[in-house]
Amino acid sequence: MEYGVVMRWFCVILVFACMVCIGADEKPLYREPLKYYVSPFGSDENPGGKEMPFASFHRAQLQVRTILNAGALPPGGVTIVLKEGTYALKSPLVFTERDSIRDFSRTSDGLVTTVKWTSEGDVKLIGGEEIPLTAFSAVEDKEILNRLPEVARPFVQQVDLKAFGLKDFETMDDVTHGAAPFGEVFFRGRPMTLARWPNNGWATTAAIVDRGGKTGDTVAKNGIFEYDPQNVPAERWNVEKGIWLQGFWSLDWYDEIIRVKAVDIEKKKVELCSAQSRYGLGAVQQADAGRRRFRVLNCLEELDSEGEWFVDAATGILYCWLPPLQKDELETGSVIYSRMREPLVQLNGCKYLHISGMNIGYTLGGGVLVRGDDNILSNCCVENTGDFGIDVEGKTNCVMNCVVGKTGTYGISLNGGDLKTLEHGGNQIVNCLIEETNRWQMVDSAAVMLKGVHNVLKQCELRDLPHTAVMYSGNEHEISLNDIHHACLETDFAVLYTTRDWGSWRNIVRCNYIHHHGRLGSMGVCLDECDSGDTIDGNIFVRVSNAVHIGGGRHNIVKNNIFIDCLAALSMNAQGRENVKWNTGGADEWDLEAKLKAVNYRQPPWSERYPQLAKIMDDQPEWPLHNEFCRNVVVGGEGIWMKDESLRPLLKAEDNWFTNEDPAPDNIDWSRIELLSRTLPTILVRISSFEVIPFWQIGRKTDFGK
Ligand SMILES: [Ca+2]
Ligand SMILES: [Ca+2]
Repeated sequence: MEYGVVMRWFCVILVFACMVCIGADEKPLYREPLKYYVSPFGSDENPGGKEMPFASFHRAQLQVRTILNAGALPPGGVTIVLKEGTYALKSPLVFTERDSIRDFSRTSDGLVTTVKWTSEGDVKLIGGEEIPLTAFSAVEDKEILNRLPEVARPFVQQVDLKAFGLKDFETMDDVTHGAAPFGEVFFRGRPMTLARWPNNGWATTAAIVDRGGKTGDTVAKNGIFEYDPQNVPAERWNVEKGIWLQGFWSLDWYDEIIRVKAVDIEKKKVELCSAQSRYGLGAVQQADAGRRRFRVLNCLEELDSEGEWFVDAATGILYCWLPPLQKDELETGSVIYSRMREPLVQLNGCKYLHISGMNIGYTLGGGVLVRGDDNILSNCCVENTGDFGIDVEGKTNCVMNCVVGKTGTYGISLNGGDLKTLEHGGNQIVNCLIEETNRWQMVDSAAVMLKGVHNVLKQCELRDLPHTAVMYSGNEHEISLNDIHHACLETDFAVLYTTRDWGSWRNIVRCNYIHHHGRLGSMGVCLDECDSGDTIDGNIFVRVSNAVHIGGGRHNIVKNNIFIDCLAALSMNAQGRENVKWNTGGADEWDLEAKLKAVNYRQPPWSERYPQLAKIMDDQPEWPLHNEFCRNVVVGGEGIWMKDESLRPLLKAEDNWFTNEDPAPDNIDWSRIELLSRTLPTILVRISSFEVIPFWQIGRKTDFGK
C-alpha cells in the first residue's frame, strides 16, 4: 500500500519530467496544459494570456471553474501561472471542490489531467502589510525616548502602522501560551526580535517565594519569585505599561508568558499574574526547584540591540532598530507586519489540486490548510507564520520538496486514516527541510505532527528546533530516512515523542540519523506513559541523552540500531504500575482500556491486525512486557538503563554489541558515519545478523524550494 502511494506520485512527477525530455519526433507523452496568467500588474479585464494576464486570483479561479463546469478540461489539464511579484492578500486564498477535478481522470493514453497553480519567478503570497522603509522616521517623542535605553536612542526608528490600514493592536493576556498573540515584524526573510531581555539565552530566578495558583485550584493566587538584583534589572521595568516574562516556571518542557503584577525593589521580589498558570511556579521534583529560566518579552525598555522591535498597542506605533541598510533597501525596501489570522492558503474539499513554486507566509495565522484528498504541495517555501506551517487532513496528500520554517507553532501536521477501520491516510512529507518551527508555542507541538493511521515522513531534514522534532499518535506511521538534528534546544523533552496509548501499534521509526540535540537531557525516541507497539529499527543515534525510552509500554521492538556516545541507548521503566488509572475513567487520557474499547480492539480488523493486543487485559497490562532490544551496536554510554533493576529480566536483549573500543570523537559527521558503516565487517563478526543501514539514502536530496 505505502509503496503504491509513493509510486503514484512518482508517476505524476515522471509525467512532468517527461515533457522536458521528449524530442519533437517522438509521440508526446505529455500534452501542454491550458495556461492562464496572473500578475500584480495585470487586469481582470484581460483575457489571461501570458502578455495579457489577470490581476486577481479570483478571476483566474472563475476561469478554471468555467472550464471545469463545461467539462472542457483539456488532456494536459489547466495551469494558472502567477507572475513574479508580491501578492499581499487581504483575505485567504481559498480553493474549494469547485476549483479542482472531481475524479482522478486519465486520458485514453493513461496521462493525468489536473489543475495546477504555479509560479514564474519569485512569487510571494503574504498575509501581512508591507511597510516601506521610507515611511520610518526618527523617534522624537520625549516620553518614548526616555523609556528607550540610552544606547538605542540614536538607532530606533518609528512608523505609525495605522497609516497602513492596520488597527486593533493587541497585547498579551495575563497568561499567554500558543500561537503569536499579535502581528510580528519580518525583514530580509526572517522574523525580527520582539524586544527582550536578556538578548540571548535566559535569566534565572533566585528562589520561588510562593508557587501561586495552577490549573484546577479553587482559589486564584499569584506566584512570587525572588531575583538577584546583580543579574536582573527589574528596577527599569515599567510595570504600569506592562511587563511580560516568558519562563519555564515549573517544568523544563512547559513555558508560559505571564504578566508581571508588581515588583518590590526593596525586597527583590516579583509578583506574577499567574493564578491561571497551568503548573504554577517552581519545580516540584527537580533539585533546582527555585531556579527557573525566564526572560522579558515585549518591552520597550529592553529594546537595546539591532534587530529588536516593539509595538505600542495603545498608539499603533512600531519602534524598530533596523540593521544598517543597503542602498537599494533604503529606496525600495520594506518590513512586513503580519496581520491575517486565518490560514493564508486553504484547500477545502479539493482533489488533485497541485500548488507549486510559491513563497507563502509573513502571516499571523497558519500558512497552508489542506482538507481533501490527493493534493500536492511541491517546491514551496512556507515560512514566517505566527501559527502553523502546513496542516493536512485527508488522504494521500503529498508535501514534497518544500521548505517549512520560522513558524509560530508546528511546522507540518498530517492527519488521515481511520482508527476504527485502520484504513490508511497515506499522506506524505517527502524531501522537505523543516527548521526553526515552534517560535511561539513549544509544548504540545512539534516540527512535524502525525495523527491517524499510516502517514509518512520520509527523507527530510529537521533541524534547529527549540522543542520536539516529531510528535506522533495513532497507528502504522512511517518515519524513515530523515536527518534530525539540533532539536530540543530549549526544552527537556524528546526528539521523537508519542504517549499514553496501548493500541498505537506498528509505528515504524526506521533508518533515521538522530543526532546532536539539546543538552538539557532530552530523549531520542520517547515511547512515554505506556505507549506500545512501535518498532525502532536501523537508526543511528549520536549524542542523545536517553536514545530510546520505553515508559512502561509493551511490544516495542528496538533493533539493528547504532548508538554512539548516548548516556543510555535504552531506558525502561514500569510507568503503568505507577499510574494504574488505566481502567478507572477520568479525563486525563489515562484510561488506556477505554481507548482500546473505543476502537473495538477485540474485533476485526483490530484483532486480526494486532492479535497480541487483543489479549492484553489477560496479560498483566500494567507491566512492560514483550519489549525487545536486539542486534544493536552501542558505542560508549550506559547501554541499557533500568529505573528498577528488577525490570531487567522482562526485556528481551539479545545479540547486542556494547563497546568502548571506539569512543566517539568531538565532531561526528557523515564521513564518520560512513567510516562506521565501513566497519560493518567488525560489527558483523559480533552480530552476524546485523543489517546494513542505508545512510546514503538519509536526508533530503536537493535544495528545493529556495
Ligand atoms: Ca533587548
Ligand atoms: Ca505506539
